[in-house]
Amino acid sequence: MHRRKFFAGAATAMAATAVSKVAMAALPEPVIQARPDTMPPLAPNSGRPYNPVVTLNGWTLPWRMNNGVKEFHLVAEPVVREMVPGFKINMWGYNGQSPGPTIEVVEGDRVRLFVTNKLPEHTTVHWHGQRLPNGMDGVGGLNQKQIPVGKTFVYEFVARRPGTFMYHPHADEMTQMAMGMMGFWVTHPKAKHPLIDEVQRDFCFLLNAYDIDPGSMTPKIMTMLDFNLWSWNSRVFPGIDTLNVRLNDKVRIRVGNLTMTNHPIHLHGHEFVVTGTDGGTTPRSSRWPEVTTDVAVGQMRQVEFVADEEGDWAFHCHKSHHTMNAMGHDVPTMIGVDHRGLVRKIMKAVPDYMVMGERGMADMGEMEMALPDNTAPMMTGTGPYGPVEMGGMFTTLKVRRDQKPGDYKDPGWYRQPPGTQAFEWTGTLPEPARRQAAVASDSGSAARVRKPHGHGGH
Ligand SMILES: [Cu+2]
Repeated sequence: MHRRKFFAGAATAMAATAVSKVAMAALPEPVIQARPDTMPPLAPNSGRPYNPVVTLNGWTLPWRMNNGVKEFHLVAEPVVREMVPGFKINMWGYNGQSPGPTIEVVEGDRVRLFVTNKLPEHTTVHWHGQRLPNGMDGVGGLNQKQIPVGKTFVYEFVARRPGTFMYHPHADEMTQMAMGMMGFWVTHPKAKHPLIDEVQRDFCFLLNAYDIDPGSMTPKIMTMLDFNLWSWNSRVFPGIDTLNVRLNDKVRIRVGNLTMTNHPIHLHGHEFVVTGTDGGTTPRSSRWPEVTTDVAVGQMRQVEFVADEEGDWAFHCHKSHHTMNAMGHDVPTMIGVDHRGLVRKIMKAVPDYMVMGERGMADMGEMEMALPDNTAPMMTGTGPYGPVEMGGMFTTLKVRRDQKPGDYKDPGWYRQPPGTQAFEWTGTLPEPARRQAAVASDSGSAARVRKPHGHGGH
């Protein structure tokens, strides 16, 4: 009895870990993506069917089937990523982009991933959140030898759990992640799953951050906390594509955080529930409505809602410094300081001198002062009603009645129906009612409140 159990166990373990060297006589050709646009969902044309995701400003890596094994080829390499039009950065990534392509598989798929290292230093890939044999976990030095420059390693395992995952190096992590090496991974359920609902739209992206001096092209890798570019899939507003959906679509958004701080991700106009993490699906009894979910470092969150309110709804990180682009944080607060006389004097010597902030920073959204050649304005983007004054981790959920099913095109700006938009009040304004100290300190036992148009007289 014990013997039989032992052998059965051993056979299973072998099947799960052994890499067939015969099956991979030739490497699958690597597919490279040069454009930073959101690519249409990649409908599976081989392997088992599933409903594909849409990667914001990204794409899904094609695969080939080889004797029932899904084979992918990742190439770790230096890339140039356009963070917003006009702003290009030297990053490291996979297959031409940072982040690398999204990998989509089906629960139970046997997956073989070839990783070719074209970086100037060794690397590995860690498959964050996966159940897999220890030797496939990708921690350089601990589970495997580092992948040397110019070499290709093979990872192989069964995607055991459906859910939301990511991949990133586990070698010189500080450098490699600061340079943009990461990617998304989605394992779709193999059949109807009690905790995974059907959705009409399924979006995913990673939170990442860079420290890039204005005018320079390469991230500073030593920065621990004070990053100046807060990005989604290495894009900043207004470079992040909008999430375009049809009215009453059920929408899933999957987010992973590979920055050095948490990001409270906030959606306007709707409530969502967290239906999964990188640990798997959440029990229904644990789901409560939210409009903001905090995604801590190294965490993933999967949220779902019905998009039943038409409009252009802001969707962003709620840390206000994370919805701005490169700026100096050491600018003194000038609110309330009238230095117009001083500015006039300085402008005689320096004609394009500009001072910011004596009425708040909103002026920055309009004037976009002369910037070094390669950077993103701090507060930017223009909506139908003027400057949006945002940057970084900000985009829009566009909900439209006439968006076609499966159509991800940007429908343009929303037109509010008459009578449903904030407007200027042009009538008379009553004097504000002020409660005076004299009232509270009256000798009477009860404090009296002055009526707005009362005759004071105290
Ligand atoms: Cu944030």
